[in-house]
Amino acid sequence: MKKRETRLILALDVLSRNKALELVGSLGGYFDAIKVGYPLILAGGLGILKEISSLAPVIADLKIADIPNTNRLICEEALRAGACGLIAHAFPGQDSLKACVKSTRAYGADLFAVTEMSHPGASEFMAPLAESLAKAAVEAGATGVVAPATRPERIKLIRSIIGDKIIISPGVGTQGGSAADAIKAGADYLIVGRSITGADDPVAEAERVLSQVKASLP
Ligand code: O7M
Repeated sequence: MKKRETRLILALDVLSRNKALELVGSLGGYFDAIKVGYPLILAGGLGILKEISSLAPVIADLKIADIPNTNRLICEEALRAGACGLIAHAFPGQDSLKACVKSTRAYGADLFAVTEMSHPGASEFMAPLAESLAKAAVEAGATGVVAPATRPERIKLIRSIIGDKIIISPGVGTQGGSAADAIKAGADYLIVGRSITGADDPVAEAERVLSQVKASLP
């Protein structure tokens, strides 16, 4: 991932390969990385990671959450396919998370662990565990964590636990989070999807979010 140039990561949750490549072509310059997850990989095949990674840095959002050996196998497939960053869940525990950290490091890639998610349901099971999950990410040696832009106060709390590890933060725009509030709370990067990919003018919308980010930096 590029080092905090625009501080934006595009969530490329579209189902067509052509649409995905078209969006990366027109929007690539506004984003430090492109996040590709299950929707596009299932619709377009794993090869889409290689295609997009030839145009921009790709984070594969597989929210990996299995036993260590299976995690390793999943990581290696995604890394071989071109991802330079991966997302794993922290809740399966240290051994599972460390397997992901080890695999990503072998490829010089980044591993981000999910703490508390951005949707309302995260308050049921994840929020009470978020601090422990953030500590687990640090202990395992993750590059950083995922924390919710929909609850900037939680970004602040997680920042106080993880020190200078990286926070990538989804939930801006369609889910109601504010780019400025998330950056001010301590997010390093914002993950933004539908409000840009579904806009009538995606480039204008990306420019608008980018100007909000710039205006909120110290
Ligand atoms: O801006 P959106 O709502 O269209 O997209 C947000 C993206 O971030 C989408 O790809 C989600 O799967 C992802 N996401 C969340 O929305 N909330 C989370 O808590 C975590 C993620 C995520 O990216 O995890 C790595």
